[in-house]
Amino acid sequence: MSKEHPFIPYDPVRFDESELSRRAEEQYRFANRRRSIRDFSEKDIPFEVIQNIVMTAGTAPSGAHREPWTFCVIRSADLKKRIRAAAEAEEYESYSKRMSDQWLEDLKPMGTDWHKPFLEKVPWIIVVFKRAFEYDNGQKHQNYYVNESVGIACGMLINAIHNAGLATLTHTPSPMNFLTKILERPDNERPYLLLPVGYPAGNVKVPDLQRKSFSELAVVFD
Ligand code: IYR
Repeated sequence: MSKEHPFIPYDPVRFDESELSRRAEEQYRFANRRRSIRDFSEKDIPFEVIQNIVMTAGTAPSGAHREPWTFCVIRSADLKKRIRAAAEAEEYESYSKRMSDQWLEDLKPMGTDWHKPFLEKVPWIIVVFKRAFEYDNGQKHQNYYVNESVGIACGMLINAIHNAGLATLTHTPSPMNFLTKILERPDNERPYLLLPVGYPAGNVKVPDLQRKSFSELAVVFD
């Protein structure tokens, strides 16, 4: 804190201990119901919902609070069609040539292939771009911990989507530079993650995955 940059009072949320425990457990149980899906309903979602989801992601902490992200929210049928065509072209190459046998083997339980019809079917696609630097009066001004900051924002975005009662998929067609071109992004931005957002299709099925138990994912130093 300094005279030039005075701090302001913080207004924390407070819960008593029983409420605290109840909320933490409830949040875990709710989070554990989230699954990535690849088959979406065409049912529309109001722009305001997408706006609040994206604003939630924008509350993420970031290096020096430089908020090094841009969220492209896409409903345009023409753009979705072009994104699907370009993504499928890259995925076709990946599945047929670029991915190792081990990788293809590891993906078998997910039941994926190069077809990505959901990219046209979903009401919204969010493409997250990371901003390596900003232009300040034509001068490059760098951002810090860009991958970490944008990764955290994406986690919060996924949680906000789930919390709203919607579904998504963390999709990373590789390479993703076609998104820079299609969405005409400036040269300080790089595509980071693509998320189709919608309601799950009726009777959608998901792989039978198990999550790590607490003792498998944590080490406690009491
Ligand atoms: N990007 C491809 C392949 C793929 C890779 C991983 I690692 C996954 O967890 C799932 C898919 C695709 O989207 O099909």
